[in-house]
Amino acid sequence: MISIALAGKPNAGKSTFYKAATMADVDVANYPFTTIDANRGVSSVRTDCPCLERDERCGDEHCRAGKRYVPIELLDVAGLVPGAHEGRGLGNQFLDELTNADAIVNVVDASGGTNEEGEPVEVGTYDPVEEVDFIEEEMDQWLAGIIDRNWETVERQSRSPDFDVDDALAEMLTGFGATEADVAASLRDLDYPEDPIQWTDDHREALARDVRARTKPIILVANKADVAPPENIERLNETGKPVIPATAEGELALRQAAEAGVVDYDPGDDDFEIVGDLSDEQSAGLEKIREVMAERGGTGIQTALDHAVYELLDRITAYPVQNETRWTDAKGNVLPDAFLLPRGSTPTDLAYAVHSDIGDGYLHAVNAKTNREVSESYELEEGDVIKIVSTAS
Ligand SMILES: Nc1nc2c(ncn2[C@@H]2O[C@H](COP(=O)(O)OP(=O)(O)OP(=O)(O)O)[C@@H](O)[C@H]2O)c(=O)[nH]1
Ligand SMILES: [Mg+2]
Repeated sequence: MISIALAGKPNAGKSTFYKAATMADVDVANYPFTTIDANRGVSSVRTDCPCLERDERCGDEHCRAGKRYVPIELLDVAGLVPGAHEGRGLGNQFLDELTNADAIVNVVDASGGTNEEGEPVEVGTYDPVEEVDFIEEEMDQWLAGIIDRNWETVERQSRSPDFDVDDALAEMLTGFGATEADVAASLRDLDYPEDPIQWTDDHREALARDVRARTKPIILVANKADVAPPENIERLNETGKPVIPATAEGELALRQAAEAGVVDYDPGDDDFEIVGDLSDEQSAGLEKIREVMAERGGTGIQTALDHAVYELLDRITAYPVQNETRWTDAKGNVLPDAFLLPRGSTPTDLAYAVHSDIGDGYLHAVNAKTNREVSESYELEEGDVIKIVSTAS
């Protein structure tokens, strides 16, 4: 499963985001370091379900009237403060929690109402662009530290006649989620001495920055958009990084109201409808959220996850089925599974994602939308429904 980590300074709203996106019960409070142990749960990204192209909606539990929710893992970690990689704040172990993440959502307090340590200050007095820089810097320095600590091993390996710097670094960095291709691409970008013994701290740091950016891409969530001065969001946009304005608190209120049956709202909708009885205070609260949604096209929470998976990680959704006419599995469930595969994946890749035996026994595949056989090199597209024929199925 794809794993997205919520990182950021303390008190920015990571746990509120997490709580809204997973509906798990976690602590949220207006002081730094509310979260100590990481929270790990299941959320989802939203896409158009292929059933929209047919007469009937599929009725799958992950599909609400054609809005398809595909599971991803979400991680909520303790806040990072400047110097975290050297053990400041709650230290380094939380950076280690990010190891398995495919992408990072940096939850920024766009209201400027908390300082770099996460302590409450007057709204608009802290510049949120600073936390964008230091969070990235902490992650880069943390990886540089890992590379430093392992460098002796690389030096030792370099004495062997069949030493290959790409292989050695790939081996060191796989634990961090870097593939051989990532390492090779980073090394192509950088100037470095052949002999690892000649590498300086600067060489290792440059490698760390490049590998980090490649393997842990970051998207910014400009949280607390409900109270943020508009110029703060503009300034965040000027960083040139992807920025999604959001209100985690608004999303949480809406999901709780939807669960209680008083509003009609599906995550990622740009508006909601009140369908139950509410107190004046509750109605007023929801109407305030509606204003932010109207301005921003929604609460931003679902949008942020969707952007991380579909844009930053460039994934597509593919749906394997056993019956290409009814789009069902062996038990008759319509479109029961959805896989988030890297763009460029082929039917064989989908077969392997379903099960390694299905991949090993791959014979051919049928595009269930066109009812035509597709070649082994066919590039899957968003929303493809595919029947895989395999000796193992
Ligand atoms: N106005 C406003 N406040 C928010 C929003 N999201 C979160 N908050 C508030 O911000 C404070 C911190 O929220 P948390 O979710 O605990 O923040 P955190 O980033 O997990 O904090 P640590 O665990 O301490 O690192 C709480 O008082 C939340 O209610 C939002 O969208 N708007
Ligand atoms: Mg927290």
